[in-house]
Amino acid sequence: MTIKSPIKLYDLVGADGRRFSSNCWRSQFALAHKGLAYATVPTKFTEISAVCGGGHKTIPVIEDGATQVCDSWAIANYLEETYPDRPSVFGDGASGDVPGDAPGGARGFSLFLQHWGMRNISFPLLHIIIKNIYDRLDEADQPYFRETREKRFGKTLEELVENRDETMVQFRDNLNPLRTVLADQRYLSGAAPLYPDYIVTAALLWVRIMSPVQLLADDDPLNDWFNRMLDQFDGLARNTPKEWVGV
Ligand SMILES: N[C@@H](CCC(=O)N[C@@H](CS)C(=O)NCC(=O)O)C(=O)O
Repeated sequence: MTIKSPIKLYDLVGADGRRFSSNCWRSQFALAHKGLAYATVPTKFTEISAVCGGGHKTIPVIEDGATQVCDSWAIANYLEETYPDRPSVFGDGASGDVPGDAPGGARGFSLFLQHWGMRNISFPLLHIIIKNIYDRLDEADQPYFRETREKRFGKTLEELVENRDETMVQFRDNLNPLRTVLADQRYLSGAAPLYPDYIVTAALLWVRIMSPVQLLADDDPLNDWFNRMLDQFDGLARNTPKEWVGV
């Protein structure tokens, strides 16, 4: 019998080993949800072009035996299709009979939430923490990050975060639909977490690991849900080194 090697997940890394990419966290949650053995490969921005022999512009990338899959959405779909006997990250066709499997059918909703989240969560957050991210990158990546982001946005990193107090107010307001849903159910996906919960958690982790800002007010009802998400999979997201958090 051949023993399959764990799936490799190329995972973005900053200074001090910080695993901060929300895109990569989504894939890590998908792997954990499916209960698949995986190993992360810490990868700097300036190392991405060499991942898996080259040809990929972004990470996450997974390597499952001879198969490479790039893009977090493609990875979630690949895992669903390749490992249908494992709990479904979308709840598609899930019976609830497999531990961790929640009936739901959240594939379409996940795609909506990913796009909604880009506009309403990630974009404002970038205008709050982009300079914090730069400061917490490995020195080898800092010139690349500054140059590519300043070119992309047509502003310096410092200019991008000039209005961050106002952006924070807007960002917190954008989360109101999530608060409304969570007033009635424990997770965005219902009684148990599915990919929609991982999408939002991954974005909040990006900030938790790369910025000292307090994202949610102390009395924000989202804190209870976020804490439950940090506890998933034996505290996968909570158990990151404590030096990464809030500094
Ligand atoms: N749509 C892609 C986006 C991936 C992405 O943008 N990854 C970033 C890291 S978080 C990246 O690799 N950026 C490369 C670069 O900026 O050079 C996904 O969901 O996987």
